[in-house]
Amino acid sequence: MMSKNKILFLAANVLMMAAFACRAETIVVKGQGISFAPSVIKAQVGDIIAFKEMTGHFVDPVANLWPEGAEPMHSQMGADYNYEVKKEGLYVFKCPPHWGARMGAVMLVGNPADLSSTLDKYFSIAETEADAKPAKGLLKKFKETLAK
Ligand SMILES: [Cu+2]
Repeated sequence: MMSKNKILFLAANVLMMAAFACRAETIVVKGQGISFAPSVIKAQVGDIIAFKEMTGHFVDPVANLWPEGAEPMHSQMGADYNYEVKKEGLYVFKCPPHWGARMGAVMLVGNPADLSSTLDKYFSIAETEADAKPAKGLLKKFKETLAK
C-alpha cells in the first residue's frame, strides 16, 4: 500500500501539472511602422495580449467585428497596453489613426464552433460598412493562415 506521504506527493504533482497546462501565455504585439506585428494572432482564453512599441498608435475594436459580450480593448495613444482575453471568438482590432492604411489585426481565441459562419459574416460586414472596410485584407490573410 502507498504511504500517506507518497499519495500527497503524487497529488501535489498532478496539481502542478494541471496548473502548468492552464498557464496563460503572454502574446506580444508590436507597433511596427503602420502595422501590427503579428497581424494574425491565435490566443486562448486567459492569455494576455501585450501591446508594445506603440509610439503613435493605440487600439480599439472594429465595430461589429468583435465577439458579442467580449470586453472591448482600448489603449491610450503611445502607451503599452495589456488586454486579457476572456472569451472565445474572432476579434478584429484597429489602430484608429492608421486604420485607413489597414493597421489592424485579426485574433482568433480558442476554437469557436461557428468560426466559418462568423468569418462569412465579418467578410460581408467588411463589404458593406465603411469603418469595417480596411478589415477585408486582414480577414483574407487570416483565412489563408487557417488553410495552412
Ligand atoms: Cu497606428
